[in-house]
Amino acid sequence: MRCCELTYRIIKYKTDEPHGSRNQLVAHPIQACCSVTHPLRMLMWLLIYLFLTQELLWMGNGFSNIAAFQSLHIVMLGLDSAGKTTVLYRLKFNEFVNTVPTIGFNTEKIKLSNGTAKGISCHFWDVGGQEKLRPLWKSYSRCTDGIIYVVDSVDVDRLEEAKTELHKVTKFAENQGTPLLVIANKQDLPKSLTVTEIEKHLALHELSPSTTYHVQPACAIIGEGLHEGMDKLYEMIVKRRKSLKQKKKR
Ligand SMILES: Nc1nc2c(ncn2[C@@H]2O[C@H](COP(=O)(O)OP(=O)(O)OP(=O)(O)O)[C@@H](O)[C@H]2O)c(=O)[nH]1
Ligand SMILES: [Mg+2]
Repeated sequence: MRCCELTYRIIKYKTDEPHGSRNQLVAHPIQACCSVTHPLRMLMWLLIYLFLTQELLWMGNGFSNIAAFQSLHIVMLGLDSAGKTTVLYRLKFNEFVNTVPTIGFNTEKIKLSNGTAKGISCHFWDVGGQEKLRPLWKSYSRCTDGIIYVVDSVDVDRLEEAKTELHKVTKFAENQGTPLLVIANKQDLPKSLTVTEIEKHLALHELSPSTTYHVQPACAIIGEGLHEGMDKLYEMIVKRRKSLKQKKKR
């Protein structure tokens, strides 16, 4: 039964009563609800309070600097077959989705559901990694909040190529200082390289000192490591925003 219907029934019951003075007090449903001490009104406020406190707790989870309603723009790059689209749909649907090579890009708005970044909305752009599509990377990565670079941890032969492409992207003027999350994907496969090895092959220490980065071992097929990686990226984005804000104040 809806609140106003219930209120109406109580009023009707009361107006059927022979006590005229009490009838006047609750003569109209809206009037009845406006009384602060009215039980229904109190119940309604209690429900609103519970709803809001839950929402605020959820929004304030972890780093409160970025409001939950604000969407972060994240671009996902990496060589073809590194696992970008698998990462995207694992984050979106929390299940494995069989992919085909991306011709162009995929885009999804995802509200993160785990860890310190829980509740944060992200607008992901997953751009195809085939050689002919890489010229697109520049425009998709321009002025984003964060860059995710997905690497196939067993494809050792192409790590040099992956390194060259990554360094190109981070050198674009618009990407200076954009936080970088490297996903060392396919950790489920035998002979997958470790985080330290990936870091070395990609020469991450040669990146500009303004580029903060984190290397996250992951398996996109089962989703292992993805939320930890997103937490790190979010942490770096918040830190960067804080320092940019402080610089502006000076
Ligand atoms: N074993 C294993 N396979 C994976 C993993 N992640 C992705 N794959 C597989 O790798 C292949 C390529 O994955 P995609 O997600 O399509 O790769 P992509 O980076 O989007 O490739 P492009 O769209 O061509 O740029 C698919 O067969 C995936 O199932 C993983 O963590 N482990
Ligand atoms: Mg793809």
